[in-house]
Amino acid sequence: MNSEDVKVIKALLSKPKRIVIVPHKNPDGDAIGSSLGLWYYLKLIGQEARVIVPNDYPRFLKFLPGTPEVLNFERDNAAAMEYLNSSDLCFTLDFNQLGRVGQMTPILEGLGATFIMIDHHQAPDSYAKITYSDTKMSSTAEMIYNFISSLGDANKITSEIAECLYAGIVTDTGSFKYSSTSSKTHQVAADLIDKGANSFEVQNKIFDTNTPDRLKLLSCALKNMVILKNYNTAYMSLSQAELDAHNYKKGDTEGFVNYGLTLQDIRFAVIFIENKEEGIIKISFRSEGEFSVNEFARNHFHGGGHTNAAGGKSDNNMEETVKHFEALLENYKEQLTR
Ligand SMILES: [Mn+2]
Repeated sequence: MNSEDVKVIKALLSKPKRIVIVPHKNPDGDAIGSSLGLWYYLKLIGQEARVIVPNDYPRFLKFLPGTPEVLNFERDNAAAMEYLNSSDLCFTLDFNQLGRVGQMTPILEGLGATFIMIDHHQAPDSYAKITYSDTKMSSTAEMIYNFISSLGDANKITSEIAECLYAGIVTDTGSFKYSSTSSKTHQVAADLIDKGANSFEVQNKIFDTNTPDRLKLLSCALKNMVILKNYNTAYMSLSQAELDAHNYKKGDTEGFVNYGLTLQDIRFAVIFIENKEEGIIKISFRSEGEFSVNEFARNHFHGGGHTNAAGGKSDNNMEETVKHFEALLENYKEQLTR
């Protein structure tokens, strides 16, 4: 964050405000961890604040402190609307286009509040007064740490803030494995541990959450894996029937896509997941190295994200979607095999 932005934010926070914090739809550990971390901080400095999620988040993230006070726009619509309509400052976290909040999109578009965006995805829109965007950052949670530090308040970080931000960092770095992990990420994480985050407990709660149903669903996805050696690509698919047969719950397929990348030489891994209710195929893309799944998702599957991790969707059925995907690979053969 540059010093000009810091000045503006300090001025904005110098008086009590009614603040709303909004993460993207289907919040993950980074979205919810950064939101709750910021929420605790804003309350600490005397602000009135609420986290409003567009829809529910996975049960394995509900151990995070502050969860009981989160408003869910879908479930608590009246209370969420009332708060939104009287808010004067709106932080949008872990996304950079207002279209990423589902049913909340028209509400945010019409909101009279001042917007502050804190995010690490590519190609930010320009809806915010302050845009703190840095695609090199491991996570939005690491950016919230920087945000608090820039305001001179790193020493005020409580164990609750530390736990929430730590959860965001381990989620988005896959426990410090992904290429976005910098030495600074480790330094921030170390400081969060010093300030009360319990690394083992947080990671245990986020990652060791398998149920028999989820493990069997994983085995189903792995059985469906197709390896395209010529393109250093591996993809999996899960139909709605397969999800139903394993009592699918939100978050169950989290991380499945990464298994493809654990194969030697595979640089591009994809999972296609059918969603009958929305009539779409949800797609997750992962890559290793320079091949940009952000561009691939943007150009072909109405999505985007980061260079090595992105999401998208298709309105066609599974068969057509996979066929289209396979046909596209020829155009990227050079990049994928170089
Ligand atoms: Mn993130």
